Amino acid sequence: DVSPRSGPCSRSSTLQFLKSIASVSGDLSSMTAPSFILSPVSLTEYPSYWGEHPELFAACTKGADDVERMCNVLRWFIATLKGQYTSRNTSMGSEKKPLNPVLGELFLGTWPSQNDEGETTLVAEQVSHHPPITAYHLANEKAGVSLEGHSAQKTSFTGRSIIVKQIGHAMLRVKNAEGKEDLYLITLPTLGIEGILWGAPYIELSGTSYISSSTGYTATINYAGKGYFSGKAHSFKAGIAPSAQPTHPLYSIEGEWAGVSKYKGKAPGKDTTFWDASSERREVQVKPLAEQGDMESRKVWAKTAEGIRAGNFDAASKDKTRIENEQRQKRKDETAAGTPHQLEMFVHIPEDQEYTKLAAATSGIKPTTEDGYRRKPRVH
Ligand code: CLR
Repeated sequence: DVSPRSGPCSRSSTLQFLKSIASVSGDLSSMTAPSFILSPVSLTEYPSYWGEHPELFAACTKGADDVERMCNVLRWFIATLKGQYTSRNTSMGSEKKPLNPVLGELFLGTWPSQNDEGETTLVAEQVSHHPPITAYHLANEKAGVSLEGHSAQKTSFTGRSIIVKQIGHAMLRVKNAEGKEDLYLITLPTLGIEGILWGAPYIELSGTSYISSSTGYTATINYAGKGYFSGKAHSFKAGIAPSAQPTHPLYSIEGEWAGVSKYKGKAPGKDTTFWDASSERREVQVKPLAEQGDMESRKVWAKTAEGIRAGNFDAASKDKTRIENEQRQKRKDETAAGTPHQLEMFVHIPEDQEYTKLAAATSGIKPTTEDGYRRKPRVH
């Protein structure tokens, strides 16, 4: 409800803001943002964007062969981008600074089955506070598909926009029609946060991301904004090719990731729609606050979020300080007692072989980290 050019975005606060961005290069979580840019949502909630098309997630298992299945995986991936990178603009008017999760913060949710695709579940945990790292696991057991990954960021400031390099990756596991498990390593695009000088930040994607599969195929996705290959914002070109011959695509797709994309080139189905992002996104469902555990994100941040939503930034900031102090004390107590914080839902893998192996299969992939986080086995 705060228009970009109204009071809060005065020249002086914008200048202060820019200085603050420039000074915290590397990790934006410690940046002091002007109040009009604060979001009441914690970063632990963001992995839910992966699940907002449960039917496409489940359809990753479908397809007559490996190439068709890669098409379905790519469609699901492209379909998540609109939510991941434009939804704060739609729901709150501009890109916002999310709440910086506390260590051990959890976000748990589900997408109930709607068209017989099966229930999709989400577990996200803040596995590191400094630097901030969020691990996540989504699964549809009935369909036989799961996604596991972690997310961190490295930022730099050009004087005009913030460049966010995504650290981490996701692994999609798919039980295919023949009953065997295929892996799809998903790397993540680079973000540019534009429009900061106008006080109306939004994300544009750039560079290349990959989906490298154990089936021997790779999807290569090139991103561009206004003025590049199509002239339109939020554009991409993708190709599906044997991993050993990435420049000889069997399928080519082009269009806007937040709009319509189509099959292009010699491939079958030329000029037919690949994905139309106006299709409904399904929001994750979470338990009512009263039934949530103490470490669950919305419970942790209830008061801070309420302050931000009500425009009561003093109350919000006071509550945020309370949480941060409690956290500092908790860490001190743990050190004193010799009982360091334990991850609840994930195990840390210092050298994730499964990842490095698949990354090596596709020549363009440059690993951003060797770390992996796996969902702990559940005891039923
Ligand atoms: C987190 C992982 C998600 C995709 C995603 C979308 C938006 C990104 C977010 C990630 C990380 C934090 C982020 C955010 C946009 C703005 C915010 C980079 C990568 C920074 C910390 C806030 C900058 C403040 C401004 C709005 C100027 O899958």
